[in-house]
Amino acid sequence: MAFKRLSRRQFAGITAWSVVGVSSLSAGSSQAAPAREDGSPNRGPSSSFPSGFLWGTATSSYQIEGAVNEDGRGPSIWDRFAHTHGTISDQSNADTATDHYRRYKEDVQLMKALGAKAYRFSIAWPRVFSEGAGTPNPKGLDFYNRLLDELSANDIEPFATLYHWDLPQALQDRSGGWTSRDTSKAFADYAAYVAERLSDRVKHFFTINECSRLVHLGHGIGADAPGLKLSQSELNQVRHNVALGHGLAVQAVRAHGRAGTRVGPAENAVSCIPAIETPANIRAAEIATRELNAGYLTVMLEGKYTDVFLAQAGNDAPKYTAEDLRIISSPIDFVGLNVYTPDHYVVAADNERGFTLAPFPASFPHMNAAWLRPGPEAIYWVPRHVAKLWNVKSIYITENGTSGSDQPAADGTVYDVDRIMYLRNYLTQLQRATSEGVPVLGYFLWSLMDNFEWSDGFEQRFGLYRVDFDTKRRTPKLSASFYRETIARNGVA
Ligand code: GBH
Repeated sequence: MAFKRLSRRQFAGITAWSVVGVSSLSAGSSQAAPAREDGSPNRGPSSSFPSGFLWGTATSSYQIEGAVNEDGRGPSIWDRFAHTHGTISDQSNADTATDHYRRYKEDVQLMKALGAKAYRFSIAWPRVFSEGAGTPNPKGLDFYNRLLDELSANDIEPFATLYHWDLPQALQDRSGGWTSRDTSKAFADYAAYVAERLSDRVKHFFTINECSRLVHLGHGIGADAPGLKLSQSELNQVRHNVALGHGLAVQAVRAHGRAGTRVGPAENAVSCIPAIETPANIRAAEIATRELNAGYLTVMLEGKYTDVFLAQAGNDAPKYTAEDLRIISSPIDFVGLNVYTPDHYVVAADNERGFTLAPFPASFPHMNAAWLRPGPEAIYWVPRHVAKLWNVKSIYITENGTSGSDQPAADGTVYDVDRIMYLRNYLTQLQRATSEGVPVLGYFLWSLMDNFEWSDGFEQRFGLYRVDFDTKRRTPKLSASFYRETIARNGVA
């Protein structure tokens, strides 16, 4: 027996079930309360989310809008990138995407049918400033005025992301995009303009979506726009400029938004999961979280780069001033977290770093996308680590979801039980977090509908609604019913 080889201390750790996470939550356990009148299992009060918990869906501008030449919109780096041969796996682009620009009213009804009370969308910078800076284009901003009015008429609260990767191409051409601090400053001017005009209806702004992805995929390996493969030192400077852009935008929203406008990042923190939930592994996972997010959440929330980060960067460290760090760490109102997958399972170790990152076995399962390994506990641990490490009081899950093959069955329905399995398990872990007091206030499911999945083109579908990309017709998948039930019960359906 393998157990025989464990020390007494290790064994004590394993049998402390409350720490291991085998909790009262497991649905359908022998202690479950009797079924309710409608026959659904009654998991009791402990299985619901806090009252006022916000349920929503999420999208981003380039992935859904289309209409890339409409009403004075300028080109973005994603238009240029997607039209470059060999960048998108199915050779597609988002020129028409899901045609949301014209169908936004229908799409608001899709949200309403779910019972969702919140919607996270992004504003396309090149619609508002076609050249990135200079003369604004009020006609471009008007699309968001129409959308906001429609949301408000349907009692859906808007959460707006200022930057979901569609940088105006003019800024890339003129100043090298995020390789230059000029872009960080232009971003703040754009943020100020938008906050001034939309904060009568938008009470929550996210600055930049997933700094880490736009830095690494866009500028490190060239898999995303603008498709650059920079040196380590250049890449560190891009990372710094992006963080600076975040901080300047926070200040701009404060200075130009109505009183009470709230602002924060939407980051896909590198997620570090204790491989076994012992106190030592939990501590190691916290240390790993702080180190592996040093250029992102850590510097935003601590106002300094960690010693380990600077030592590792050596001569390639970014150039910055003390003032930069003060700007980057401007106080924020909440942290948004995109959580899809465990990035690392962590084991405590007696080494310099204090942890070992377990290599993923080849047999670890994945969803339709190869990178998307299901590890529901990620959505418990990431917010818990963030709350604990930086004393964060308000957290939103700004994205969570999965792609699927999503083929309609003979009767035309997409029975996406893989997505339902994924969501049910993640939401159970999220409920575990809220029931323990981790301050998660809301959840935005990615995504409302299938859309342009960046370099995967239209080949990865993440929606609750299936989109026929030829006719643009939207049809609810079975998971849309699952989400509607979840929202209606304010617990996991
Ligand atoms: C998010 O990224 C994005 O915010 C959203 O726009 C997107 O549609 C959604 O999730 C689904 O992908 O280099 O091939 O190994 C999610 C986090 C991190 C997922 C980087 C893809 C790279 C995969 N992403 N990851 S790969």
